[in-house]
Amino acid sequence: MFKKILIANRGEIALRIIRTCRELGIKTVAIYSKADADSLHVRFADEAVCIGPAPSRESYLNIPRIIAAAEITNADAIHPGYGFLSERAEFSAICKEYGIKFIGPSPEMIGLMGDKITAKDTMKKAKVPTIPGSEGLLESIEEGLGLAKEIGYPVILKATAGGGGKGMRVVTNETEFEKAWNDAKMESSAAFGNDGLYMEKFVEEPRHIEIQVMGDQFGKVCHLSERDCSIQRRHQKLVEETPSPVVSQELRDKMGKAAVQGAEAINYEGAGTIEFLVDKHGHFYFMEMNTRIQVEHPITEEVTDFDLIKEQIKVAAGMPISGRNYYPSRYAMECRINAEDPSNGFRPSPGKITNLHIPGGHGIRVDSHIYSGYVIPPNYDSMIAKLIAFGQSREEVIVRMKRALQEFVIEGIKTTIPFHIKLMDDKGFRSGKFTTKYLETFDFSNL
Ligand code: MV4
Repeated sequence: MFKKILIANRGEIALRIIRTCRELGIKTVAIYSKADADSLHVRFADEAVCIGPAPSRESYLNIPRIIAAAEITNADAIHPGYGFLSERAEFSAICKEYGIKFIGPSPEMIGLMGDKITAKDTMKKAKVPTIPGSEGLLESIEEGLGLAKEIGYPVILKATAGGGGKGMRVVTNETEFEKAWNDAKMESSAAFGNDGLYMEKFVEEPRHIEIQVMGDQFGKVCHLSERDCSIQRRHQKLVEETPSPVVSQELRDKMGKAAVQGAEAINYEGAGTIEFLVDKHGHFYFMEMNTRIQVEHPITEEVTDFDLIKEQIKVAAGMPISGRNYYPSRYAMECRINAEDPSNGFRPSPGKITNLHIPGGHGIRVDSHIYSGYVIPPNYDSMIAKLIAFGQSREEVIVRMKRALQEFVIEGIKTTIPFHIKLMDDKGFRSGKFTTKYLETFDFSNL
């Protein structure tokens, strides 16, 4: 087992990783930027190294400085958390070069899933259902137009270097094609330095349902059932829940089997998530694979009683997984509390928290790095807490979540709490019948 892990991240996920390391008797090293000197991850880690100024590219994204911090503290492994360097194949490769275990998949696997055409092709070969579309890159606008006619509109153009919605355009008819093509090319070229596009039939009003998987170094993969992440705004998830209101045990088994099959086909190591689109007929299709621990992992932990960070560390140290799959034995939901003003287009609202009360009680978990007097820096992601409620039914969880949201006091800044309270009372949400378009028509006034 590792003796010392460096956590190449900040905020709540850095704290989350430190907690599990403590339980495993593993020493921890925090890294931090000058903006994070007063952060809890710095206080709670056994050691802390300042690695640079506030901007991410000079601190949390600066590979040489992070490797140097691992070397001077003698860390034998690095946990990347989510975001930042967690899905950079190059970082995983450099860790290996320096004899430091990267807690996550190999550079090859990260690269394979980072290129969306290669990822889709790999999954298709492993017999995971994929959406009909182009065979790889589209070479020209003419090829695109021809194929769109064959597939039938609406179609969607996607960036092979993309993910999370960037460089993506829906095309509803032939006359829109050229503009959509040029816009998608421009956007993906600017965002990723790669303007390669591919095409798919557009699945209308889908649900976003993902399967959590865990693979060991012996080629074995298990799944931990699904998370429903359909409540999103501009590709930012706001609420996640498990089990999904639309997934039957039969569908869960099918999607779980497909996810395991896909991950085993690439000898996947570590925690990963296979994202699917589920259409109104209950057909599911591979969308993307995330090769990291995700923000929403706690809801899976609460319904399966399985510490995902602990398991990540164990498989990275070469221990085998149990070999069985994990199913929800209760319901859990997460609300992302962001320092944003939901009645003002979710505009970021950094600044000082002047007064704080964190909710508690039966069936409540709060993963957060904030405290009274904490100053939220403007340089990073605006998520400041994850409020997780769990219980015996979806209805019970929603009532409990609303109770906890009302108990949550965060003064000095604007947060997404008022939005979540309104959502918990919303008939459409409570019915469980919604799609990824749900928030497009939600009334964000009177919060
Ligand atoms: C799609 C789709 C419909 N049809 N692909 C969004 C982000 C990226 N991961 C892929 N996305 C989509 N791909 C086909 N063929 C609809 C979306 C999509 C979406 C997916 C999940 C959650 C929210 C979404 C919001 C808009 C579009």
